[in-house]
Amino acid sequence: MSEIDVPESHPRYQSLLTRHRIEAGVERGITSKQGLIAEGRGEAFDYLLGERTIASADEAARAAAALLLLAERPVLSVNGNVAALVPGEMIDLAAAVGADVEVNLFNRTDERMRAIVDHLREHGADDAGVPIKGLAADGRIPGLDHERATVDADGIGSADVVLVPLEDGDRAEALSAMGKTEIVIDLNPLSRSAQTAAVPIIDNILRAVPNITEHARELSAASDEELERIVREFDPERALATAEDAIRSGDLD
Ligand code: PTJ
Repeated sequence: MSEIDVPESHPRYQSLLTRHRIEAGVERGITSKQGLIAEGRGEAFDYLLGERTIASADEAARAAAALLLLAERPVLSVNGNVAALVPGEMIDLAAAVGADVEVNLFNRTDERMRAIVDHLREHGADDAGVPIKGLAADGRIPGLDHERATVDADGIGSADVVLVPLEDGDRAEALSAMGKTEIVIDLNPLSRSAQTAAVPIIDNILRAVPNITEHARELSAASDEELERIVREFDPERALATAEDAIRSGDLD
């Protein structure tokens, strides 16, 4: 038995684990109630994808790893769903690519900001030497209304590459308008955030984050030329179209 009272061999194990983590996140004041709705939508897409990483999503994860390794100031953005689902995995990824983590919320309150920062620390941020940002709140994303625009000036404010999982479309577009290169993880290939991203990863965040980390570790000794080639050869439109096809046709290969 694991974190939930269901054996890992259960056919719905991953989905039940995800629901459990989101529910626990809401109870702990980490995840917003809207996060429950976002999770339901994601789950439906994952079901249609066959709850597995399709080949184009794996290629996207590799391109994401290459982009993060090439970046001068990479930042991984964490919201209430991400914190509930993959806190330790986000720290591992940040450590593998030398990124900062920044808490950035759609429904921002001081209590949730602090609860998420504490949660990430409990999951090893300090031991891994990963800075957790978001509380300074001394920067702004232009073109967005009040709370959602708040960022750290030395975090997302000055990042060149930002990983924005499960993001709301407006903010993804505004970050892109600031000239940031965005990596988006979203199970919906039609979402504006996925459409805006330089690298859209159409996969469950539970699978995508450890997969990017694995690629980053494999590529840690690669030259800049090799990393640039991987990024150049990645085609975001093709990745979106392939995922949409897999969802619509039920053809999982
Ligand atoms: O914590 P906050 O306040 O920042 O709020 C976060 C949410 C997620 C509530 C907010 O950003 C939101 O409302 O997002 P949306 O517009 O519902 O978009 C969430 C997207 O994430 C949808 O396209 C879902 O399909 C997708 N999604 C949900 N769960 C997963 C997912 N993608 C990958 N993995 C998942 N587990």
